[in-house]
Amino acid sequence: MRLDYLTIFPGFFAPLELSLPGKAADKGLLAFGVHDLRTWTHDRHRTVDDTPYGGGAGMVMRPEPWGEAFDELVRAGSTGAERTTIVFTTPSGEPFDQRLAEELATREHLLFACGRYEGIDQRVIDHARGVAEVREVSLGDYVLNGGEVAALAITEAVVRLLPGFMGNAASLVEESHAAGGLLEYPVYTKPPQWRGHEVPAVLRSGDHGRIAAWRHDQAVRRTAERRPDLLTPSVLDDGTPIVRATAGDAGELLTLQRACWVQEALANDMLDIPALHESLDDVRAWLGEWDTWVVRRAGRLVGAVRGRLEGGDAWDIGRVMVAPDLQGSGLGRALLEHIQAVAPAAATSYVLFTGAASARNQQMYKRAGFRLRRDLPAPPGAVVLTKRR
Ligand code: JD8
Repeated sequence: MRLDYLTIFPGFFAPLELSLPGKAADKGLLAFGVHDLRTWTHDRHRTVDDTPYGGGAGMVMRPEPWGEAFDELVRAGSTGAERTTIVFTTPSGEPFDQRLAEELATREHLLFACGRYEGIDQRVIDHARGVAEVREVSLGDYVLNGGEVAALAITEAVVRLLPGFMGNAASLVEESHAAGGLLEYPVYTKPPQWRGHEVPAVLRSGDHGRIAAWRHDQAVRRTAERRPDLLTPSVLDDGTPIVRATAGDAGELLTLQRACWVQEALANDMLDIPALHESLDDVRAWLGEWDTWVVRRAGRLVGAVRGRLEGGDAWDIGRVMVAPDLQGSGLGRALLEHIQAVAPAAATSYVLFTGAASARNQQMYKRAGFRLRRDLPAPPGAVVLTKRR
């Protein structure tokens, strides 16, 4: 990936030398350039601003230097991912979040246009749309004096997602705002006691199932307290919400799972199906590893589905469960739609499997755009279906 920065304060980007790992640049994984906008002025005072048409306080950035800079820095004529993406950081832009970070991380060339004063002449943005992909992005609902800080923050959020950057890519999956959008669970390290504060005993129990469940519960609890907006459930046609599963749902999930996979066993004339043999602890354990959603009607857990990122870009969908007495009501279809909708931007495809003889399931998946993939390895007695995002 190449990153370029256009600014009247090039010194603002000195930290890039520090933050952007040198070795990444050595490995050719990353290249960047910082450009002083005044380079593209031609008057003695190297003027980049002028008074606003229509009057008002402050100054506006002149269009000409930007146009000439783009003439030099934008990859003319390139298409697809190679194409330049100009990122104007502006308080009136689309909100920057993890999903947008994941999207920008798929680009090959980002050119950050960092304004100052009261902003950049609008014709610069209009012109830019003719020569490159343009994203106007805001860091958040507060006013800064210029676009540089936002460009630095966006850079860090994007570069750390690039393959080969983060020491352990695994941690990327677990993070806040990554898949499923829960806030982080609290973390602890040694000593076990500190100034009268204990490390929660469950974390020192070695019981990974209970630890995963505790962490998941803490993440859901914190998110509900601090960011209920992240928990906005999507709803079924009748207004029933699809909500995040919690550890407290484990027992009912096990019960529903047994009921659904007894049907699968009958339909496929086989008992050797993992879901049929799982214990309560198994369910508790996978609740901490999968993004799981449930539906309750009159308090009864009647539907569930789970998803997680596999191999960095495939959203693995599983355990689509509907209470036997409600099958055929469209609940399965709604759960399938929901789990696709909450997949992180990094997911470029969906994958799932079902019984080779589970005709009704296969029909539902095909109607939802999934394709049977006999070319892909499937668990015994099962078939794989995939769908490009
Ligand atoms: C670019 C000029 C200052 C903004 C008059 C103060 C982003 N989340 C964000 N807040 N503020 C910015 C931002 C502010 C900028 C410029 C980005 C260029 N200013 C202006 C309008 C009101 N002054 C930002 N991303």
